[in-house]
Amino acid sequence: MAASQKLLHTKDIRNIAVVGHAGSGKTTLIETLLEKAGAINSAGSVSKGTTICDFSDQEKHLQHSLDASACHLETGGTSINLLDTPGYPDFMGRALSVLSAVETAAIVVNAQTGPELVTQRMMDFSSQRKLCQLIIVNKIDAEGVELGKVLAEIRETFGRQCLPLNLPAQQGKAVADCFFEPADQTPDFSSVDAAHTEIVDQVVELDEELMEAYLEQGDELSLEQLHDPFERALRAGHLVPVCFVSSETGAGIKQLLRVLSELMPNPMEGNPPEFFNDTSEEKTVTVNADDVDGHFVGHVFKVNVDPYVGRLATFRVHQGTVKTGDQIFVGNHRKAVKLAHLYRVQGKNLEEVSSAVSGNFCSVSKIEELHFDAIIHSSHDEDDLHLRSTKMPPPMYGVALELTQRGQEKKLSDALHKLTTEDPSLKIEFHAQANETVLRGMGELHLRIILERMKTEFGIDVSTQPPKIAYLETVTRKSEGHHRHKKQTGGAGQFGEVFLRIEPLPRGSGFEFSNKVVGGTIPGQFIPAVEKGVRQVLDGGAIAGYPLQDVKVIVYDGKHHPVDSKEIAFVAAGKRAFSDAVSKAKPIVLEPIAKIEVTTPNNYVGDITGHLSGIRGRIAGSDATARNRVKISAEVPLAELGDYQTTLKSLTGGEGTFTMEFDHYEKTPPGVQKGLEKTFRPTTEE
Ligand SMILES: Nc1nc2c(ncn2[C@@H]2O[C@H](COP(=O)(O)OP(=O)(O)OP(=O)(O)O)[C@@H](O)[C@H]2O)c(=O)[nH]1
Ligand SMILES: [Mg+2]
Repeated sequence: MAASQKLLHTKDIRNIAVVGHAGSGKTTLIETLLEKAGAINSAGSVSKGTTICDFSDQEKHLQHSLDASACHLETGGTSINLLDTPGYPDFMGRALSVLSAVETAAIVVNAQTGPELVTQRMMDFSSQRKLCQLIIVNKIDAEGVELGKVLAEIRETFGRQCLPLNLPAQQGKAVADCFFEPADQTPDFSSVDAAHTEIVDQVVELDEELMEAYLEQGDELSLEQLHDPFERALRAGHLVPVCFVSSETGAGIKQLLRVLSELMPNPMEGNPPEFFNDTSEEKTVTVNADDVDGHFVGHVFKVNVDPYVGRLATFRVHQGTVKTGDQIFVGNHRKAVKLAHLYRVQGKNLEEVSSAVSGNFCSVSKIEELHFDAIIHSSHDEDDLHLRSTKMPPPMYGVALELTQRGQEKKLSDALHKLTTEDPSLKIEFHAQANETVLRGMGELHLRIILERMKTEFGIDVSTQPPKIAYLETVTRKSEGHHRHKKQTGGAGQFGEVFLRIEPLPRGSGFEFSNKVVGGTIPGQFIPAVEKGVRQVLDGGAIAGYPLQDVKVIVYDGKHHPVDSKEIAFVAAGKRAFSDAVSKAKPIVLEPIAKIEVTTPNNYVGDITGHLSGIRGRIAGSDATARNRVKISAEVPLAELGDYQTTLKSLTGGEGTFTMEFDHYEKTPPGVQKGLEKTFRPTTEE
């Protein structure tokens, strides 16, 4: 409890996000780390549903982590915060959203498979955020693993700066330390000396003075001498340590604890996260982790909404110290909220604490104002501060929801609202044209989990219509458009005329509107009306009913009438003139293309690639992985992958697995576009 809490110093904190592909053993690894550090008495297991981090019923049932969860341990005088994250690509948003809270990403690689899709993604995302990286090769005890090959593959994929701090020995039953106290044993491959020298060489490369000392002293640099240059090498991405472990047998775990505590950066040593001001996104604002007495600044990186327990928000303190009873502000809200209780979480357990110092994590309950990504602070000086967020892959997979019981509309919208505050990769869209609510997520499993929660936690039953694909429309060449809107109803008339040009913009640039009208042929006050009309077409689509984008609109001429020109007339003229231009600009429909990786026993490869080609897929390659299995990579239109789970099951008798994620947009073939256009009814009301 609060009274017995030791005061923690920022320099003694380590924040580690444990990330990596599903099944690589992240949750099990954390369990073993907690046990070896004495934070729990005995390690639980994923299969029995007894781990600290997979505590929800759904996680226990599926035996996969579905949300990030936090826990902590104390070792060697440091306090280590660990964030377990889901490895299933459907839940990647939950993993990405916690990266802003840590200095180190520990990327777990399954020794049985080597680097996989999510391994690659997490290496990319953690580099983008300039996090220090640590690669952990887990399951070195498993049968048939070829650890030398796995290391070679890691270095080939991620670079030669990935260097082992230990090496497997006794056929994966143990590890030989190559760094702290170089072991006097023969590893299964390579040599302890060679590995040691490689690490030290890499570290001193960034430090001329030390390099000189090293050349003079030979191999005898002390850990103290190496500490600072080691941090610098980590921060610069000049060194990515690799550790071999088995979470099952405990091999390498004690040493990994030492690596986390002695080598990984404390909150002052990592690359600071980028904050910026509302007014200038370009200019970063410095927030100091070492300023424990300054203004308090925190960032909410995780929110959970439980219908019984209420809202639990977890934040990282980026500057200053927060104490029980403090009054804080949320973003630019003017009204302060009181932090009546502060907690530190250990999986699902809340432990009350009296304060949290810069660099640490902290949770608060039942404060409705706290949403994901909120900045909380103690001073109005910080009221337009933001933390640069990690770019998330867009949620592409959607289902239309239909209530099975009448009268639950309000309940449904409340539940959806709550679920979306928790999950940054869940989106709700309301399609006015079809009068339907579409729930969009990362994949079939993601949405299934959400619908299940809606039923069990919120008591709402919905039926779903087939997946809606997030098509887009765009134009492919320049054109001109014109419309004269003239209406005489009774006494008052409506008049507005618009001439405009449109130009395609590069993919992903969105929409630009420019006013080049000279001589007031369209009076300035009606220009926003023209833009409003154009935007109506952008939202509702021009050829197939999907959002139109990557287009620049230049309004350059028009006509008005001193009495009959009204806003509504220019909205209508803008809309029609734009539709006119689009129809002459070779409009096309773009479709999302997914990257898919299928892992299967050898003998089904032909069937799988044949089927993928049949659904417009392009095979990118296939690699042999462990135990007669092959990993096939392909790019396939998302629209064709609606029921791939079932297809793969029947093709491989249930032995194949796959992961997929959104990759990019591409032009649909003419046949597909025709089909989409057929069902489109443009709105005609004005
Ligand atoms: N042989 C062996 N099995 C392991 C080891 N670590 C984990 N496993 C097993 O691998 C399976 C997956 O482990 P998890 O800890 O759930 O993997 P995860 O990375 O958390 O998976 P997600 O939560 O889906 O991302 C479980 O059956 C574990 O018992 C290990 O070191 N050796
Ligand atoms: Mg897990």
